[in-house]
Amino acid sequence: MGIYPIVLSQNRFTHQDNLTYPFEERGLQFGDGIYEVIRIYDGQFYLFTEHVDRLFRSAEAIKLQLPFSKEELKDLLQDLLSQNNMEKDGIVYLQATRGSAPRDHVFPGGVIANAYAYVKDLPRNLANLENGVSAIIKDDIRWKKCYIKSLNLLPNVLAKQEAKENGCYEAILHEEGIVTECSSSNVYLIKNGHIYTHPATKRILHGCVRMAVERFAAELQVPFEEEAFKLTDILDADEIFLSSSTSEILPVVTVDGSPIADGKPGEFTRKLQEAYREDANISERQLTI
Ligand code: DCS
Repeated sequence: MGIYPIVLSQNRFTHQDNLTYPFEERGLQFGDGIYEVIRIYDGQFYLFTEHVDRLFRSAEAIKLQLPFSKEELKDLLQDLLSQNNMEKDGIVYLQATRGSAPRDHVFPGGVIANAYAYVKDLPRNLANLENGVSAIIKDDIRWKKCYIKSLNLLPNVLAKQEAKENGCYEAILHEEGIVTECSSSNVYLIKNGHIYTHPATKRILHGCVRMAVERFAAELQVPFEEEAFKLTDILDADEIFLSSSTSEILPVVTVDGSPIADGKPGEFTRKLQEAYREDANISERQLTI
């Protein structure tokens, strides 16, 4: 599944083949940058403002001056879709780094951030949405500022790879038995009709879909408890699910090889999936998950 030809580079559009940066680049050498993955359904952004706002929060947290304002970026990203005639389900990947400069840990002076964005098709994974996925449990070895959507993803990459090698989709991360989130998604436990998830502290990424889940829970009158749960709660859970822009709301049906409840997606997760489809305006043709 290829990248659409026109990419956004700084505030201009160019063919992807023209996108070259020097190798002394702070994103490449230090992971000194931030990113977003924004979902697109039928050529329309979903949770657009939430993603753009989070990008600017991440930028502020690492003292990075972005080369555009929020409004300019929104216009540029909309243009990126129209220049590529993007009308399907997909994502935009957007990243910004502290620029190209001779390697030195200290911030370079007077260097403009490197920013680029591209568009890709990404069909909804209907099988996963319908059947649920499996997860493993891993130690959360990340730094203490996980609310920043930083390019430093090595612990996440290693955890995800280990999940894959164990035939699983995700790795549920914990700090001394307290569940934080997953390698690339937020995670939730449902018990007696209450949803539990780690509070939006610096220890987790404040997911845009997580914000939507909180809203859906309110609409469905399901209590949304920002209260961390423990590893020992997992096997006792009625339901476990995860959320992200690429995964949507996904039932987790086994953890470390043990089934959650009857090993099938649960009723509250189904209601939240339905709320998601409505909120994202997912077209009729895709309604059957
Ligand atoms: N937690 C982590 C560590 C993530 O990387 C992500 C998103 C989330 C939670 C969920 O955030 P959103 O609801 O805002 O998507 N990860 C993106 C990524 O790197 N690829 O796809 C989504």
